[in-house]
Amino acid sequence: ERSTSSFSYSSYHTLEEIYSWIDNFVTEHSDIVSKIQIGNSFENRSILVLKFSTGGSQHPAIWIDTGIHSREWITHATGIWTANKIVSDYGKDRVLTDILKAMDIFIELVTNPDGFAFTHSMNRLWRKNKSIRPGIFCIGVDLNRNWKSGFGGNGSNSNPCSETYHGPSPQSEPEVAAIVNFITAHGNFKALISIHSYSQMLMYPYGRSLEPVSNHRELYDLAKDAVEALYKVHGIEYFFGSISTTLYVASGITVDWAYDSGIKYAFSFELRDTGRYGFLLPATQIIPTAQETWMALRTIMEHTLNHPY
Ligand code: PAY
Ligand code: ZN
Repeated sequence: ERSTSSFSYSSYHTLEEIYSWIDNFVTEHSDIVSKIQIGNSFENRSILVLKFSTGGSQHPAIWIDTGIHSREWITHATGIWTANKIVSDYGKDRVLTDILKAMDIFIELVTNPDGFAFTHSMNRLWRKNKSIRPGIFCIGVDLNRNWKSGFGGNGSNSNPCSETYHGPSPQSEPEVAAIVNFITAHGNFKALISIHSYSQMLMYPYGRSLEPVSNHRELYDLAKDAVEALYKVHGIEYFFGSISTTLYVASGITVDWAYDSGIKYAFSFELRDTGRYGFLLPATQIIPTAQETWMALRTIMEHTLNHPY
């Protein structure tokens, strides 16, 4: 395809289709969008990030990632719709326009490209990346257990055959190291939102322990506002709270690393549904899911804009 006008936002797409959409999208919106390659996957695929910016240098920034677990297809689709929503609403939606005048937004749409390719070619329910190591017979590390915050703790597994295998060492996986290096080098990220499915939850740190974070009350109130904004769109109910108290204890996860690195607005979403279709959410639900998620994202971004630190 040569332009985004023929792209269907209400369908699921392959990695090649998404990467070609990215190229067309940045060409068509080069005034505010650019593409950055932050690394290469274990199998040497490009790891790409979209940057939305109205200028300035090292504006305070917001990070959004989708698809760190490759089977969670609704997350990539929601990310793509969201990217298009940002360029469509900039200059029209007062809140988004104010956000983008002061802050940059970065979106990593395919955070686990090797796993994602594998969900199309071989195993639709593949979760981990595709790394292999000498003497280890199972494939893949859970990229949401490979971060250094709480690495190897409760709710992660040292068995390489486990779905929650944490890997041999913190950031051993290139897909995680690429993000850590990029966010650390940038040095001015104020919010990080990591998008998963399914369960309909909006959560914040910690995953690794039941201990409340220091701004727990603020994150609780903000999550409450965000899920209320989400509910108003299509009447979908979300639970919210810390990861460990709302879902389960999980160590070495993205948002705990973000929080411990000083990014105090750190959230993870679990998108639709609650298990009827689970990871196999019908494509007819892509646009409604993206529409409601947008209102929650916008609430978090607006709060971040209004509470500089
Ligand atoms: O959002 O980081 C989070 C919580 C931890 C997730 C994890 O286990 O990595 C939660 C699960 C996920 O999205 O991967 C929940 C889904 C339904 C699953 O695979 O169990
Ligand atoms: Zn997940």
